[in-house]
Amino acid sequence: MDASITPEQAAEREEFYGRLTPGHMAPLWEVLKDLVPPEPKSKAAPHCWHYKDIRPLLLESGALVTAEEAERRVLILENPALPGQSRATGTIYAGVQLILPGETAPAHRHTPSALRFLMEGEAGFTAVGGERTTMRKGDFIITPSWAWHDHGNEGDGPVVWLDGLDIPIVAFYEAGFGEGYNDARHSLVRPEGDSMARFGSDLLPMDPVERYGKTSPIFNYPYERTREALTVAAKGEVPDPHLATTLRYANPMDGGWAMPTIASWVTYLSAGQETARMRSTDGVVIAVAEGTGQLTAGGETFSFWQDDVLVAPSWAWRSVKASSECVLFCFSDRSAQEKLGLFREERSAV
Ligand code: GTQ
Repeated sequence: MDASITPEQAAEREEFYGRLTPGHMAPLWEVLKDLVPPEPKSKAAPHCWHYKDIRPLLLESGALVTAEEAERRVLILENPALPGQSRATGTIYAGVQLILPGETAPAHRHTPSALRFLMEGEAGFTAVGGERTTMRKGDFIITPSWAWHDHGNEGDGPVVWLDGLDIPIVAFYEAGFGEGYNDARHSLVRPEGDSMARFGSDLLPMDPVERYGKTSPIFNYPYERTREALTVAAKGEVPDPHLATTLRYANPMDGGWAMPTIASWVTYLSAGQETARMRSTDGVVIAVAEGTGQLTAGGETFSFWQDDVLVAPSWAWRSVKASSECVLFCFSDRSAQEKLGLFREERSAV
């Protein structure tokens, strides 16, 4: 509002506002600029969680509480600017989950969708909607909305992964449901590999099926295949100045994003490669699958190593510089924003 008003006018307005309050009304003109900003101004801060800092604390939590008792033994990655809100970005929850040998994270289901990105351990498994999959380093695994799921570890070392969930989005819509199963593990109805065979082999079932609703029926995108695709793709192109070599995880049923609310993709950079600045309306979580380098986001620069987790907030300029060959696993709410017609991005001139 116009700051050139007299003290008398200001007092008159304050008196008027005071009479609006009891009737649960308020003057728009005092808050319009915040409600309808000229451009996004994220409340989230850019940040990097180093795996070397996360790991010892996560293992310590393993001695403090069992996976059974905790239900999910997870250290939440809280954005430093959003303490206590269980958010890594404005709209995405992230956490690091530990399963020790022989443990079970008991079966439950919920309307928030989850993704897992495997950091450590070769003998962890997750069961989703009646099918089990072994989880290996770099695998991208999906737990669709409302699918029963439990996790276990049949090896002799810790299994650790990054969880990404759309919890803040579901909470925004006040649409969250969740429930426990009547047993620690839910019933398996298909052999391991069934989803990959039917949906992930450039083949699809002849009759229409809807295995996981709006979510991809492939629920484990193995790193071995992803890495091979990136290696070959990187050889066959001049890398894009902003995207380097980036491939997105797709739902084979429609070619769209693998999950309805969370977009996920992988970026490959060769040693020394640097991307030009870009920004987008989705706050991005970046997990370092391989390599070392630096992320600059919102004017801050973070050095990263393998298994670190970084955040670039909405509409903050970001760029990456690879010190060694890098693979970055990224996710955001972009798939939801695109459906709502909200997504925008801007790329610097090159
Ligand atoms: O594995 O089901 O990090 O329900 C947070 C909530 C993981 C899970 C989280 C969850 C899960």
